[in-house]
Amino acid sequence: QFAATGVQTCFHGRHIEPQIYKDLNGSNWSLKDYEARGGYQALRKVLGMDGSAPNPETGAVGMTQDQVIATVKESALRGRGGAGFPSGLKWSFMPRQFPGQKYLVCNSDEGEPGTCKDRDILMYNPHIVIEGMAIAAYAMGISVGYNYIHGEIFEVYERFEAALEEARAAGYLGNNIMGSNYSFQLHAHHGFGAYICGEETALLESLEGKKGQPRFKPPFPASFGLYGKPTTINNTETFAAVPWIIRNGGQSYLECGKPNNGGTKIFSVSGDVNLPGNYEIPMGTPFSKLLELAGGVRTGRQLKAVIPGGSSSPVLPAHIIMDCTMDYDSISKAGSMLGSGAVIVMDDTRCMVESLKRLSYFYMHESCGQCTPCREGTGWLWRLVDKIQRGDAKPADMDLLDNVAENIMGRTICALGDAAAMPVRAMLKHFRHEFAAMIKADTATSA
Ligand code: L3W
Ligand code: SF4
Repeated sequence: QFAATGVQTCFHGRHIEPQIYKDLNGSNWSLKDYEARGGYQALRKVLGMDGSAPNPETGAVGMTQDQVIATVKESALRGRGGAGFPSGLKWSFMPRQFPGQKYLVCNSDEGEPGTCKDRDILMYNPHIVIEGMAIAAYAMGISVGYNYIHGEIFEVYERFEAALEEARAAGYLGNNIMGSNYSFQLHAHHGFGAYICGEETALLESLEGKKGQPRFKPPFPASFGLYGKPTTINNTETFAAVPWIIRNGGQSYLECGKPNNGGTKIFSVSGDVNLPGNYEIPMGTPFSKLLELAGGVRTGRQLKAVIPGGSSSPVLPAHIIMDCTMDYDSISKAGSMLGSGAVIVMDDTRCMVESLKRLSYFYMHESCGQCTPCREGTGWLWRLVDKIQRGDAKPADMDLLDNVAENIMGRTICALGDAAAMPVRAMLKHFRHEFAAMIKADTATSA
């Protein structure tokens, strides 16, 4: 039940590293192995080619587009890229009757610090993404799709290309899939490593061959997407969940997790744990259980804080995260975001000022520079934190830091501005004493 995405047979809430190393010498990712695990059965089911009896009332075989979308809605699958938007609802936004070209895009531009799940899905189970995309394209009446893969993981792009070749040769992609009247062309594209290209509209610009800078939303990609045409974009892990949902039903997937948070989720656990790695666990699992799976906090150390959903999500101190379950609603109620599921664990040796300085440097470096609050504000944030760390700051600089962050939030074109500001505000909220201590220490020295 835990391995709903079937990412790896060993993905039963266990550390997957040993399996990865084994697979590097093997061929578990291949079409033959995927089919042996039930691969492409969901696509067969959708197209009425799995040998099931026709519907006794209508005589129809397979699933209609509406049935596929209703099943995904029932599953309570939510977008695994960061925002947690309900996937079935997003699919229903696609204007299926639109007369021109429509597009399906997979966002594999995984760049959020701490996140390393999509690359493993693509490397070790690429066909699950291809099958998920083929089903999604069928449901929305789309004939062309792209998978935009992060540029710094070229081996993953090559693996996905190899899987695409296999799928085309076997008739799972291309014209008249498995002899049906459904056709879907899927292509891989690799970016060049800019974090901002993971933002969906920047990704579309980049895919069009332009500079990867976010567009204003609305219009959302559902109405004005790739080349200005209706486009649906989902994260890699989201597509990977679809074949299981179709094979087992929306209700079964929902029951793997908890209401409004269907299924399982892969968490990339990093930082001060004994067994960092990717773990697939049911939504709603207590954080303490995930920590236990990851081998607990580094031997001999105490848990200090956790960034629960990638660097963009606000930090939570130990006493708060230990009361949380790992799902969108619980983490959001605690004041943070489940995000892309990158769990960064910090023990009692970590300096929060140093941690924030590194995060702030990242956002300053990755800002696309298009809007002033983000372009200027991210640099301002970094310089202030650096000043505090160097011991050159005055007490008023802490308020200034919070004020700059507050003034970035909600005033930018895309979420990167908020993503840079939220960690600052959370660090000041929960660990202000650490910042104050550096200022006091300096005052004492200079006196
Ligand atoms: C049509 C509407 N479509 C919303 C669609 C929208 C998008 C999805 C969610 O940011 C977060 C960000 C990062 N009609 C719609 C509509 N949609 N309303 O629904 O939209 P939104 O704007 O809530 O989020 P977003 O812009 O997709 C994503 C956070 O994720 N994050 C980043 C992770 C980074 C990675 C990575 O490296 N790959 O995953 C982590 O926390 O800060 O808040 O599709 O079009 N009325
Ligand atoms: Fe670019 Fe930052 Fe504005 Fe986003 S918020 S469009 S990254 S300048």
